[in-house]
Amino acid sequence: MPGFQDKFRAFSPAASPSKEKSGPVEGSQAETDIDSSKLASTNGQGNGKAVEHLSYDTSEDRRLLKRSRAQLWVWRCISYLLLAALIGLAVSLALVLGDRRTLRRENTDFRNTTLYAERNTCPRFLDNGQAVLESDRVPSSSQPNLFEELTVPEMAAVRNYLFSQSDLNLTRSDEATPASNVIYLLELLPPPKSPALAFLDSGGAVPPPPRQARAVLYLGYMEDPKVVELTVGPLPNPTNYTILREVPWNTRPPNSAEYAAMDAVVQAASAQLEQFMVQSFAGFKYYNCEFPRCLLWGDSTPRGLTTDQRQTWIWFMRFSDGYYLKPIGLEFLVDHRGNNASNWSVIQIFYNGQVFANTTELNTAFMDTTSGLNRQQLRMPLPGEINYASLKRQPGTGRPEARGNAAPQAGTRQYEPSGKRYSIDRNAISYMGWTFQVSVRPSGGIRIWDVRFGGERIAYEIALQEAMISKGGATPSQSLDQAYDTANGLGSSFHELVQGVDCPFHASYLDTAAYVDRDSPLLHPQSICVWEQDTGRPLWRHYTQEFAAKGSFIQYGGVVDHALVIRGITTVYNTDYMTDFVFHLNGEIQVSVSLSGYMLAAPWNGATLNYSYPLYVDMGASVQDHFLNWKVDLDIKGTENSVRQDFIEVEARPLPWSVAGANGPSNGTAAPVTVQKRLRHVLPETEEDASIAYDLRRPVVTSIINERSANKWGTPQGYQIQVDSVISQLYPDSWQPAKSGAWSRYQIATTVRRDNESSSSSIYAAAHPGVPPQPMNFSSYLNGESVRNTDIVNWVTVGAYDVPTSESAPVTAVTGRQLSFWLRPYNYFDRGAATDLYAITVMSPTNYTRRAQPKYETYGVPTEFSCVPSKDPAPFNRTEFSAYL
Ligand SMILES: [Ca+2]
Ligand SMILES: [Ca+2]
Repeated sequence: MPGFQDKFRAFSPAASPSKEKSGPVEGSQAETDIDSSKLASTNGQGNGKAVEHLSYDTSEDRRLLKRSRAQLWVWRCISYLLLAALIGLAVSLALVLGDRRTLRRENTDFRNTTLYAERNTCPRFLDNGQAVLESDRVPSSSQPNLFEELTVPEMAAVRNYLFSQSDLNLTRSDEATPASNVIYLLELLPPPKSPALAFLDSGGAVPPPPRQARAVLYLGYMEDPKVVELTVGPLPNPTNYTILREVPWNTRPPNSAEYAAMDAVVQAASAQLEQFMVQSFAGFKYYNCEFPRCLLWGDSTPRGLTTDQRQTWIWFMRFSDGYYLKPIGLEFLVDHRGNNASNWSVIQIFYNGQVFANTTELNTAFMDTTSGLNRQQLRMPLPGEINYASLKRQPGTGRPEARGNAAPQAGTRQYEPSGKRYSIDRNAISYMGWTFQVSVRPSGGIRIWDVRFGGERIAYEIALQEAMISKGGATPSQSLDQAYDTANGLGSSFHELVQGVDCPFHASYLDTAAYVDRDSPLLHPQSICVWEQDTGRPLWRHYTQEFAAKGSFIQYGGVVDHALVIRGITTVYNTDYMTDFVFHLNGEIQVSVSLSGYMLAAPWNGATLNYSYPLYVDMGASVQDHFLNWKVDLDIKGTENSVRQDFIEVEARPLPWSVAGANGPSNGTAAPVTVQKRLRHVLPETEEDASIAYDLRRPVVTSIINERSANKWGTPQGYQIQVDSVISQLYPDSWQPAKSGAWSRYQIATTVRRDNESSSSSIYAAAHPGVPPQPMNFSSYLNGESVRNTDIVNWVTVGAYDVPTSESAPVTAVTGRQLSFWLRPYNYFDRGAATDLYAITVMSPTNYTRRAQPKYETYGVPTEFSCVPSKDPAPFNRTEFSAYL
């Protein structure tokens, strides 16, 4: 494509003084390591040589040696004392430096994605109420953990390396057009499982596999534009790249350059419709608007049903608080095929239930009062009327009479009376026998790795794969909308969490960073939170009654259900996905996503009733469903696992004892039978047989077992996968927009684990769902392979339907919308794994006829509190910022 060469120059980053391979990269790395080298400067040396010099062998020498040894002992003591003092000083220095780093949060701070490691100590409470550990604070490791996402310096190094490759001809994102070669996304390419396990299980004897990045490039500058994914490595100083895969151009998520070019098309059409907009929408318009009478637009997917198409329905809404609830009923179909934006145009217009081929046709119908146009007047809020879409407190709405008239009071808090019982080292977390790593995949979502309980690996990876939403509605954008939110930023839209609301005040926080559709990493401070929670329930309890003496008892025993929660919230346009991993003390993990945020509204008319209840005078929404898919790679006692299905069935069983005995029916006409439940144990052989599409009439418990590892009772050890939020895919297999969600046909699908089948979905699933070639084509994963005694992975689907009601405005509440599954020990232990905890046991009174005081046993758990905060910290400390390296 001649002519474009001069227009789009290659980017030479201002922050990169040299294009030599090691220049900018080493500079970044050296800065990163400064803190850690200062903090880890005490590795005692110096006594070894003195001992070496005292190698005498005569008797005189022996006396001298003895004396020297005595002296040496004294000097050694002094040395140790000095060394201890030195260590103390160094630790103090480290704490001071660490304190400054933590509290000042200057721009150099973000290189270390963890603020501090936390031990079992009482935090210090600052004047602002924030809890800061200092008594046993240690610096986090200087090197990234195996599964840690790319660090900011690594992202910068990969970017600098790619821009130094002249054959890629890259353009800065902020200077790009759809006809440019740009970096769209950078993320960690996790190591293959085999070398990763070799490293993890060697205790440090085997080196870790090299860290590599996955780079997604949009090559719009090519004659035949396409998307390529590259493997770039090794980190932190990349020296080579290879092509991982090529992806059809039209399946890519739009980047900001494409959206800017689409916007120019929308602006041009809006300019032609200016008078129509002003008169139809109470003065609101898009082109050349004046606040507060401005519109904005959103888009929808799919972008056509074949890969040669790229056309998107966009819809307008009023630009004010809660704009997702303020659509105006005007939609454009924008054709944005290819990489030459000058060919793009609006090819259809939808207005108030009518369709027009272009702006001229709509203008003509609008100007002609006899055209029969169904004109719509946008209803504006009346003076004094509440903004139904606002998130601000609105006294007089809701049920104030139910809450009493008292002055505002602080709600309940939790605190940690004996200090924190978990620790954090970068992304590695340990808690009461649990250890794991947490990371956020920009092209997918939050995930945890190498999950162990009591030192034994339970899961290699538990990772959110996709969040799919399909709607029904009366407008084109809602009628066709099938959203696959990985394409919309499910893994890159984490923002700072608000203390005391998003997470409890006593939570700790991790930072995340993402490199998506921009020229530098974007840091999201405090975007993952970690805390120990008292769930407010006993984990187990029993009250043993003394039936003979009514009102008395024999024994009570119970344990509090304490659990560690890891939470990240990602906001994809209107929807907030709150993901929790909850680690309980009996070896169970609950994984859930709670939904909040705005519904996507639609103007209310007769047709809308089929899809919604009214949310407001003139507004409805659209019925929709949420399907979430998780990758669950359990490794039970090793990687060679099988699936066990325990079907719960009913049998009619003859009662031989009744025939022979006196207790059964005795009419003598037929052998008596009983109808009862029974278990049918199945070890399915193939992927298809091991995949469960739930049928309420055929209940089944699915567990992952190791056939060769038994518990004390001879039963193969396993973990159950229990899906709480069962949803059924209603669309037929033939419906194209749902095809990228082939995983949604099962609650639990099982496949042989393969490194190249790493995900059930991808950022390319949305544009042309199910149209091959898709990089992650789930429907090809189930291909008859054996799932006995091999490394298997499960794909777990949870979901819920959304029926919009008046309570859906302004935003939906998370209550009742927690979509979860559990991983539960299934003959894994020899008995309940929480019976070694410090339970409270109350022994029964010795004399049942008199009211004797019960004897309590708390097994030494302190009842004196030392770590009680006196005030709340500020809920919102910092804002995200670009890390321009
Ligand atoms: Ca496995
Ligand atoms: Ca397979």
